Amino acid sequence: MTSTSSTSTPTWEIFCLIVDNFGDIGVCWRLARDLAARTGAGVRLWVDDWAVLLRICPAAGGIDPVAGGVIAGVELRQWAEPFPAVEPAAVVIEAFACEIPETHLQAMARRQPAPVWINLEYLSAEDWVAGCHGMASPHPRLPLTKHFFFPGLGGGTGGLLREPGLLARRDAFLGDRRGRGEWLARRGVRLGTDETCVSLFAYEQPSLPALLQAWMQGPRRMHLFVPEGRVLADVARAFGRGGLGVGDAVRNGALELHVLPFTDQDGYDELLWACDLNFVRGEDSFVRAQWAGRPFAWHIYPQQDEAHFDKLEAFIARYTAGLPVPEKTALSAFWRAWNGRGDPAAAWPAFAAVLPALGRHAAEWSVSHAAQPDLATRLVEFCSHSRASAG
Ligand code: TRH
Repeated sequence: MTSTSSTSTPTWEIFCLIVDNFGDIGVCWRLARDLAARTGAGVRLWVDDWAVLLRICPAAGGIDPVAGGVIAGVELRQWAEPFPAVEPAAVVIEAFACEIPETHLQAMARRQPAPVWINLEYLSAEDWVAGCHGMASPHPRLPLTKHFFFPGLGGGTGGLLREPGLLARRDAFLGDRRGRGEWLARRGVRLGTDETCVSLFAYEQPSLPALLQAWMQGPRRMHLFVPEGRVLADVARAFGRGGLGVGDAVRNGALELHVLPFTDQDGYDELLWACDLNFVRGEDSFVRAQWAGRPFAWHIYPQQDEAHFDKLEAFIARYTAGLPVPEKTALSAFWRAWNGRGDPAAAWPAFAAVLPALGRHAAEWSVSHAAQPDLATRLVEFCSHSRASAG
C-alpha cells in the first residue's frame, strides 16, 4: 500500500547507507516496518541506493524517491545530496555508523528537546557486546550525545529483530497442508518420502562444487533452492553449466536444483520455513534462519584479517552450548569449513548425520530466544529511558 510522503515530522528516523549486499537495507527496512507497526508512530527511512531498496521492497517502485512515499507505515526517502532541510525526528538512528549529513546534525542540535541519537551496530554474539551496549559518546562540537545500540544474544544487549507473531505465522505455514505443500508445488516440487529441501543464500563459495557432487551421488534425493545472487556461478559450475537463471530447474543424480527469483523479505521467510536445511549469510538472513527453527549453516560476511572468525566462533560457542559432543563437533566443523577453514564436502557426512538432532535444537533455540525481548522492544525502552533521564 503506497501513499505520498507524510508532511508531519515522524517520531523515528533511520539513516541507511548501503555499503555492500542487502544486509544494511535488510535490517533497516525490517526495523522500520517493525517500529511503525508496533508503535503506530511515524517512521522515516533514508536510503541512498534506491535500486537495492527495490530488490527487497518491490512496492517502492511506485514511489518518487525524492518526494518519498509511505509503505507499511514507513516513509521512504532517498538520501541524496544536497540533503533536504527537514525537521529531525524525536529518535534519529544511524545504521552501522553511517554519517548523518552535517546540516541535519545541526538541525538535531537546534531541536528541543534534542533527539535521542542511536548508532545501530552490527549483530555479534561476542562477550564484549554487553559491555559496550548503550555506551554514550558526546558530539565534539554540538550539544548531542550518540548512544551505541548493539544487537546481540542474551541480556545486556539490544537483542534480535523479531516482529510480533512471527513464530505463530511460521507454525501456521508449517501446520497448514496448503502452506509448505503449495509453496513447493508452485515451484514444481512434489516431495516424496525421505527427500530433503535445502535453501542456499551465500557469498562466492569455491568449494561448493565438491559438496554438490557429494549430494548428486548421495543416497537421498535433495532439492536445492537457490535465489539468484552471488553464489549462482559456483552452482552453475557444479552442474557443468555456463550459467543459470531464474526459473531454471536442473537435475543431476540425487540432486535437483531450482533457481528462484530474489523475493521480498516475507517471501524469503517462506523459503526458510519450507526447507529442512538453510544456508544463510551476513546478518538478517542469519537471524531469520534462527527464527525459522530449522538447522542452518552460516556464511559470515568476510572481514579483513579474518576478524570475522572471532564472531563466527562466538556464535558457534553459544549455539552449541549444551549440545552433545557429536552434534557440537559436526556443526562446528561444517560451519568452519563452509567459511573457508576446511573442506565442506569432507565435513558434510557427519553434519548430515546429526541434522535430525540439530532440527530439534533449532526449534528449541527459536522458542527460547523468542521468549526474550526483541530488538524493537529494547530500542523503544532504551529511547524512553534516555528521554526521561535527559528531561
Ligand atoms: O546481503 P548480506 O550479505 O548482508 C551483509 C550483512 O548484513 C553484513 O553484516 C554487512 O556487513 C554487509 O551486508 C554489508 O546478507 P543479509 O544480512 O542476510 O541480508 C540479506 C537480506 O536480503 C535479508 O534481509 C534477507 C533478504 N532477502 C530477501 O528479501 N529476498 C531474498 O530472496 C533473499 C535471498 C534475501
